[in-house]
Amino acid sequence: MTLLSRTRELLDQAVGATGDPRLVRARHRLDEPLRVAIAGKLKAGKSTLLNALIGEGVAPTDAGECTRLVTWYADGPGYMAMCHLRDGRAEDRPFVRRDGALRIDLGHPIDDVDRLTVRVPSARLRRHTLIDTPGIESLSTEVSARASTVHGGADAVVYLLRHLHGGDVRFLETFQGGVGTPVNVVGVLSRADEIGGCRLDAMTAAARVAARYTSDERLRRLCPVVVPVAGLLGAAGATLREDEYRALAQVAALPMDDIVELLLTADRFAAIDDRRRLLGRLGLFGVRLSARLIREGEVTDAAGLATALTSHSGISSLRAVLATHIEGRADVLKARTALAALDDCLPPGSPLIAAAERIRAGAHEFVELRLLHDLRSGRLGVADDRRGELDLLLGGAGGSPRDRLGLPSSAPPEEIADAARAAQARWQRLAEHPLSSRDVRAAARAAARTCEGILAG
Ligand SMILES: Nc1nc2c(ncn2[C@@H]2O[C@H](COP(=O)(O)OP(=O)(O)O)[C@@H](O)[C@H]2O)c(=O)[nH]1
Ligand SMILES: [Mg+2]
Repeated sequence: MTLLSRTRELLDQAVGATGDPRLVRARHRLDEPLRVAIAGKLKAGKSTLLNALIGEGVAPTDAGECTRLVTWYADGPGYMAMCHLRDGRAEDRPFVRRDGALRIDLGHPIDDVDRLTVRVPSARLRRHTLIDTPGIESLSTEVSARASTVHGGADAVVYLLRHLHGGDVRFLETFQGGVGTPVNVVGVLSRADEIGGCRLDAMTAAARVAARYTSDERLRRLCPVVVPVAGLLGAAGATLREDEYRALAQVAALPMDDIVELLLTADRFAAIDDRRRLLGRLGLFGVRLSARLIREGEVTDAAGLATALTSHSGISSLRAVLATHIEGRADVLKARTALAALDDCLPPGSPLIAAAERIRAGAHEFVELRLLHDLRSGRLGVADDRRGELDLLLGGAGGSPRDRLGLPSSAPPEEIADAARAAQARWQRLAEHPLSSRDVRAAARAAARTCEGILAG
């Protein structure tokens, strides 16, 4: 029986025994898409990135009232907005769409509102519900308030960083102390196009900064990958209009000296209204890039430019990282949240809590999560040359056999089996080595077990 089906069965029993509505919700959640929160400081680009990920400009990105609320974006049969009040009531609310973004009429003072849910018909949202959050500094500093409000009950977090900041580290530590695990936080170096003054090599410079963050010991423990993304380009790529292409083509057709002059600073470029709008939509880097691509004949129409903007934005890399790091572990992350709900709702000593504990202790997926955590926090004294291999094997860079064995996606099954057999022998030897510490022997046994699992599959 799989981890998820055992967890379902246990939750069914708990619902039958107690009828507790919180457990009913936890049970439903096992069959719903994973919940991924987008967190970070004010103006880090969270709402813009959410739009880029969905591929539609649904989330308002200015400082309007609703950007101060936690808003869930979930798949649905049509566009709908629902306001969840602090007193537990929920009501459908009217909204208008301005430039695509949903402006919701709250109908209540903002302080009475707990959160909003927006339904959008979207195949992407069928894979995960996205939770847009206000900036972390606009929330109460009280840690518990933070934990529930920012995560909004999320199973995983995409955390946006611009410049690494003490507040970011503290937030990530809070998340790890709560629902976090070492594998459910993905870092994004956001507004990457602005790095180094929006020059045309901005994304290359951003990749270097992101690599530096990834190798920062303190950060890696909390968020093992950092992907550079220009959400604004991704959102523009998904929603570019013909008239915008024509305006950009006009800029590109100017004599080169004029373009250089125009693009030298955002202020001069924005002197004309049309251009101000373009700048808001694409940013200075996006306008420069578009002018160059059109000028050099690399793109000749709106569709071509849209594709180019999307490909420069880094949004596909982020989607790939989300697929391996988060969606690839959806089952264990969901089981984890559901078992935690049992702890919250049942009295200590209940046999159902004991059963939850047995699942947690016995399931190899949970053993791997715990070991990854110990490994990355430095609590597990594995020799440096084995650390990277163990991290991969335990699923630190994705759950597929190829990810775990560090093989390319083209590796044929025989190569996977050979690599798994070799790794199993290596870790088995370490597990039996008399000089290894008890913790290391246990970790090595788990690693060998992971290899057996790969071979059995
Ligand atoms: N150049 C650039 N600007 C961005 C990017 N993402 C967001 N912005 C701008 O930064 C401002 C704040 O963005 P928003 O998504 O509302 O940030 P939030 O407060 O984190 O939700 C807006 O003016 C956006 O247009 C980006 O990738 N590149
Ligand atoms: Mg926002």
